[in-house]
Amino acid sequence: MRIDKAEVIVTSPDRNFVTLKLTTADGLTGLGDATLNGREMAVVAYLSEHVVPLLLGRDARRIEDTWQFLYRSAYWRRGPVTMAAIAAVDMALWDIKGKAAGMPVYELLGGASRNGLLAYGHASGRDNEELFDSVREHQAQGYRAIRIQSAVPGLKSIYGIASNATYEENSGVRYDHEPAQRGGLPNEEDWDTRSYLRHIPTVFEAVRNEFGPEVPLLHDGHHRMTPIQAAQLGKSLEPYDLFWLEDCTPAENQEALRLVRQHTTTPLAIGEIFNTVWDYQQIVREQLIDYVRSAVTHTGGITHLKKVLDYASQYQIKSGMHGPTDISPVGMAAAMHLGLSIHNFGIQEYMKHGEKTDAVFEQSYTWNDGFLHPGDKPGLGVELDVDEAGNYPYIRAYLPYNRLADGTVHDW
Ligand code: KDG
Ligand code: MG
Repeated sequence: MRIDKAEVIVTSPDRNFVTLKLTTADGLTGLGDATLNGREMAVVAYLSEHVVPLLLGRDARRIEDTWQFLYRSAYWRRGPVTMAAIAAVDMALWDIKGKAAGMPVYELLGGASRNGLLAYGHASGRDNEELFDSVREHQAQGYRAIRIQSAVPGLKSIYGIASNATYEENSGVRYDHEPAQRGGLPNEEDWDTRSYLRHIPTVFEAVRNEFGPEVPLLHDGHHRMTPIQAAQLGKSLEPYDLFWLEDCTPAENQEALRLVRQHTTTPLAIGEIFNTVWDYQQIVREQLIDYVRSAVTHTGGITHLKKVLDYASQYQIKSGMHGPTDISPVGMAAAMHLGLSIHNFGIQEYMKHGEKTDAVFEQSYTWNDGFLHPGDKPGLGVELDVDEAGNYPYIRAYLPYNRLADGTVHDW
């Protein structure tokens, strides 16, 4: 069970992915997702230059010890690059342990706590009619829970809308499926919070009138509001019974959520850009959120995110793991094994990957009637076709950013 080989594989089938592949002396392989959208090569360098030499010869069975060694011995702790690199090692070691045991990883984590994972997809539109079509399309694909994003009158291009200018310029890649633009420099978008705050409640009213009270609806504020603006939005959305309001304020200031919480009962989800349990310390202890948005890929792997979720469970806070297309099939599988096993699972974000990605990453997870299941293959259940991956070399990509009308850079 000594680690004999550690390869960092970069491929760009529909988008960029960074994968760590570990091979043991007895021939077992394990995969880990290290994709950090728009900053992929920083993690590649961290892994290749600093982590791979530490892995060779190590005992692949010692997952906790390897995690602690990589985290503590570096001296420089936390941060998305470090934690994505550690996450990839951690996932790959769980994959190997599962294969060695002949069991899917969720069995090693305590076994299934449910039959499947409720997942939500992304509906969006430039106007209500386009949005309704997108909701219907998602329902036809089996989605039972749906995120609602809408364009805002007067703003030409904003986060999460499929059919905007960016999408057309980007020749057919649906924007809500892929905000990162390959080639060129970051797209500039525009933003006005007051227009947004006026418009979004009218969209939710229309969606509830069209689709009724049952369907769980979600919304992503993408870090753009001040605490008092977020409080205002949460309050104005209360009549539409959201499953959650996500990332209503920039995530760095945990105290901001106290103020939001004082004013609204709309459930809050946060944390897709958090990377350790310490980012959650105050907001969990003070019960300022309802869902943890961290991805396995960006939060130190299965080992660390399980600790975050176990901590959250003491406060009735549930999981809502990040699952956009920039989480590779390996990272998605890791999320599903963890989500199936923990008691405090809430919901899983799930955006299907493109056909080229599915050809590079052979998956055994399933999508059935709105529910995901990681499958029962030993390990994580995802294999990488190295030859196919080699057909898609890395292409630099940037996430967009935005400016206010007066030219000020705003939060994206
Ligand atoms: O890499 C950034 C995207 O993953 C992010 O913008 C998607 O906010 C997102 C979400 O909720 O899926
Ligand atoms: Mg989000």
